[in-house]
Amino acid sequence: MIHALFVLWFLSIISISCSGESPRNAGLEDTPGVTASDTDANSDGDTDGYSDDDSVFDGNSDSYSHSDTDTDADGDAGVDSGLQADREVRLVIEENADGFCSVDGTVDADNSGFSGSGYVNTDNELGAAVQWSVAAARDTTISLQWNFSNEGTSARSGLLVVNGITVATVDFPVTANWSSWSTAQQPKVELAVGNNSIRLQAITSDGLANIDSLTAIGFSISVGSCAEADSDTDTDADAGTNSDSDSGGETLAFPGAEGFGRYSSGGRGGEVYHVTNLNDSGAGSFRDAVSQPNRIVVFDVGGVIDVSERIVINRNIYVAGQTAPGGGITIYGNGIALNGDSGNDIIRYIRIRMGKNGDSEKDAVSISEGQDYMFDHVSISWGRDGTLDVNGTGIDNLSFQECIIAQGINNSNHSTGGLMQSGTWSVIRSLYIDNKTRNPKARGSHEFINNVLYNWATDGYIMGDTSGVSECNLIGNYFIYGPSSSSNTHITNTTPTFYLYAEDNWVDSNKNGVLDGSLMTDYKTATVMDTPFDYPGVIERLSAQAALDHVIDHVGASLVRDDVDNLLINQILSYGTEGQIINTEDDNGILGNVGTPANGTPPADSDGDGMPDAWESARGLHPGSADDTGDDDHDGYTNIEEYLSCIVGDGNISCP
Ligand SMILES: [Ca+2]
Ligand SMILES: [Ca+2]
Ligand SMILES: [Ca+2]
Ligand SMILES: [Ca+2]
Repeated sequence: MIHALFVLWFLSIISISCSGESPRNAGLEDTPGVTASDTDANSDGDTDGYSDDDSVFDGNSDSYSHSDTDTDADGDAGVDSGLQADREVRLVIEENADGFCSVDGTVDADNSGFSGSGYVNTDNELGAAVQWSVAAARDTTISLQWNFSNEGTSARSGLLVVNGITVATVDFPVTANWSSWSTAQQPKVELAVGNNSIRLQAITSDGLANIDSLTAIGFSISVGSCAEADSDTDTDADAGTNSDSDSGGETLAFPGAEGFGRYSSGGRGGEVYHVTNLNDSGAGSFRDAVSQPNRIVVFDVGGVIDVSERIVINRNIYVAGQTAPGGGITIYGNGIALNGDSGNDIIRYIRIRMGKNGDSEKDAVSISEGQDYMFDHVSISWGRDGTLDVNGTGIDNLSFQECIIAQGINNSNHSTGGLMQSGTWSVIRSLYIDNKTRNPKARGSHEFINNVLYNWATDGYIMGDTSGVSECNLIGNYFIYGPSSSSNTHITNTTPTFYLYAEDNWVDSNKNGVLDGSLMTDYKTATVMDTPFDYPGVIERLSAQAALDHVIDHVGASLVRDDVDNLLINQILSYGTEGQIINTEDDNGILGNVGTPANGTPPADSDGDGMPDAWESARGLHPGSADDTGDDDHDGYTNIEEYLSCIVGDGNISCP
């Protein structure tokens, strides 16, 4: 409707511009040569009384160019494509019809109420997808609708991936039964000239809802060609233009993303938000940056952000802490919450330090709702309840890689790493240190690979502590007792319903200042399995010894480590003689408790698209115009993601 109003406005402009002498001019179809009384009074070479003479030779005398002659007979004088371009079209694409490309599953017809020949029924697995193609005659914005049914027990939602870029999560809530159809929609989807691949892929292991049809509503669109939509050169015929080192064909959060949360797409394709100050709130603050969805958050300043209230990170956000100049970003004073407003977030290279002034009975990082979270190189400390707690309903697909979960403060007698007990989750190459208990308290379907536990007190890894079923791959971890650690506590609270595949885990319990651990063989009352659970795993599995070395060198916001992380790493290197459960962060004796990370100076970014001028020039992009959402090498990662990856060497990408 906005478009239609625009056309009316445009017509009125034409009318005003061309008229003035005669009511005859009021219409658009101003055919030359009209009445006998017309004597070329205006000396323009014709007798139509108009002040122009069709100087642009477009068959009318309105002085506008050919573009407004309505050659496509679509009823307006707008931007004519030569096609039936500017009338709103509703394309309904049924299964197995033109524009329908593929389904990971079957076309069924055994539940009634569908249109066309049936509906698509995806396999019940994460990433199961349906793909269509819509052609556009010009760059345009359309809306999409899906007719669906879902008699499952919970929503079977999907990521909407357009031309390889994840643009939204589309919810397919439960319907009354499989014959009860409902409509889901995505109001604003940008298409490019040519064929556009439209892909829905399941974000839970239940697959998608049954999809009866896709309806595309917009201007200048038609059914597309599937062959051309899949223009990539990979072998898995996926929707994107990526090179698919991953098995599923989806684009990873970033090259090297692993675990259940590896397909989080964060703010991909969204707007770039520059954090320009260290204020607690207001324009340019971190709080403001993460308050709206679909953003890639870059930092033009480093240092400490003192926060009073907790900060909620909205959905489809990429917090790119690696862009911060100087000493990087520390958020200090209260915690971060991921809740019902959150989901599909990527958080990298920042420090979240809650501390004694944070809300009592709250966590440094709490995840209470949402799916698809990727934490990478995040240093988390000083929770008053949990330090990192994952506990709630509907949570799924989380990864924590190269993170530090440290020093839950004990002023409420509650120093904990935290609860990890909702959804499928992976903790990889990370460090739990100086938490009295819950390192973590682990439940459900999860993998814990190549991590280090150091200086817990009463409980290291809590294996379930419940009669509920947990299924865990525990591989290549090192458990090192510190001065606070009670004997025989590296794993506790095991139960027979904690089903455990364990391999190459080592424990050094003698606190003697030397790394001289031994292979763990006793898993107490957990039920030990012969084969691992079918979880994502890691690309390169390290030995426990190599994992320890890796953690020491890389864990946390390690682009520039702060005084707190340096203190913690040095405790590990004491191999049993240093470390403490702190009452508050004051106990560390660090200046200002968080040290003084430098503010630094950001590189010049003239067009504000998040990519520095020098990097853009070197890569052949445009330092003077925003091209962050493009994908110049067609690998599924937008240009700004390429820059974000090169800063930290994701997938061995280096900055040109
Ligand atoms: Ca030792
Ligand atoms: Ca730029
Ligand atoms: Ca640019
Ligand atoms: Ca790219």
